Amino acid sequence: MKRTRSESLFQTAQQYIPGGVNSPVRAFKAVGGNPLFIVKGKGARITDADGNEFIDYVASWGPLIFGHAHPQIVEAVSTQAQLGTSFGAPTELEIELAQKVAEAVPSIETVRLVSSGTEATLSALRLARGFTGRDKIVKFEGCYHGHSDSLLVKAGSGVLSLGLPDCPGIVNDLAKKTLTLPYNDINAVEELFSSLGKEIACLIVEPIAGNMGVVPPQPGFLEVLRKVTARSGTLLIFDEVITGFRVAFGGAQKLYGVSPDLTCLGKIIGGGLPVGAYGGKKEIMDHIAPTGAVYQAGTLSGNPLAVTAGIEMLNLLSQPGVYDDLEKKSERLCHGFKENVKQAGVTATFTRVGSMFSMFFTDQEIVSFESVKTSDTHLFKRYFNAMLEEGIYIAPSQFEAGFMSAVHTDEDIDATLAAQGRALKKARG
Ligand code: HOZ
Repeated sequence: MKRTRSESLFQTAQQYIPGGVNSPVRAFKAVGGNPLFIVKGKGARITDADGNEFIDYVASWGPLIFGHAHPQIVEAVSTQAQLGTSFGAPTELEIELAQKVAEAVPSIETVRLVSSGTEATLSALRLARGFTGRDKIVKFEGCYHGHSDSLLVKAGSGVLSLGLPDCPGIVNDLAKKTLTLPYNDINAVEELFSSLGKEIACLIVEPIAGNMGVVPPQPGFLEVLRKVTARSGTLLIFDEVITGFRVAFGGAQKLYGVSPDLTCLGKIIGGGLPVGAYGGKKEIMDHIAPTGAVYQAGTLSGNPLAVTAGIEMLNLLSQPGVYDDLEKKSERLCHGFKENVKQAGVTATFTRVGSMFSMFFTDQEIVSFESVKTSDTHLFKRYFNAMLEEGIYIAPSQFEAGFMSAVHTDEDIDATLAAQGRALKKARG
């Protein structure tokens, strides 16, 4: 596969952009080689600067549930662009998106729009601390909630992929307020809350972990989180930046029937443009300025282009059958992956909830940070590069999720499975 143009762009990029990328997960550091520079995407396929085409299972790290450049979204955004791209003043579009979100997500009564998932989680944390008057927070090992200081502790995503557990620059006294627990460990949760519950402002969790690869919640885990936090007056925050509108119209809380106090959203509700949001009960949300004293703001918050894309995305997602179709396609793909793995004589464990999935090169049951870390990352590296050579674009890390879209066709899936069979044999050696 020719990569000369991407290689040359990467050399230039490194002169002007730290590490040549604007987010570390884009570098191919965990898999060797250099990132591909993408020039266009259409449907389930992307094309790089050398003209190579790939079937894409990264989907911009999750948001593109209707693939690249969906005509309905492109048209709506183009129309809005003619009317103006940013006002820094309210628009009716913001009401429309907020209303759609509030109607779909069970725990949300009111919602504040921001510009990224990181902004959503850091703002929700500040609100929780302001609302409860407490400092301590709890998160789970391997969950990633964006890169704000309080949350970059034992984090997943790029921190895990690049092996950077201790981030310099974070004030030690602040990091000490973040308590971490093993994901899915009900006993550890109950123990911590029985001793320190009344000092904890919030517990934040990805209801389906998606930033250490996909780790589904074990039965009862989310229910216990709800029970212990309610008992201690601690706010339960679901980080649904990945799962919101991906696993169900209304997110993981709809799927599992567990209602948090606050929910963070991003990705899909921006339809591929920069959006984040956090919402919950009005009584809590009213503590944010201007009604309350907890300050949070943003020039581009509720940006008309991003909000327009989000509205169209939710319109597309509310058509009948979308989630059933995603489920069927994802099931078919992952079933085929399993068959290929058997045939190749490779050891792997699979996880999937709806259209988000992972294949870990380990024989361990996948329940936590500790179990995902047993994966053979050397084998993953060879597998990733073999898949790329075959024209299949997956995340360049063992510890990231794969995403199916509504526009992957049966032919795309067949081609992926044939390619994966060959890639596994090559990677296995
Ligand atoms: N949650 C995404 C990856 N797990 C974030 C993408 C990024 O950091 O650029």
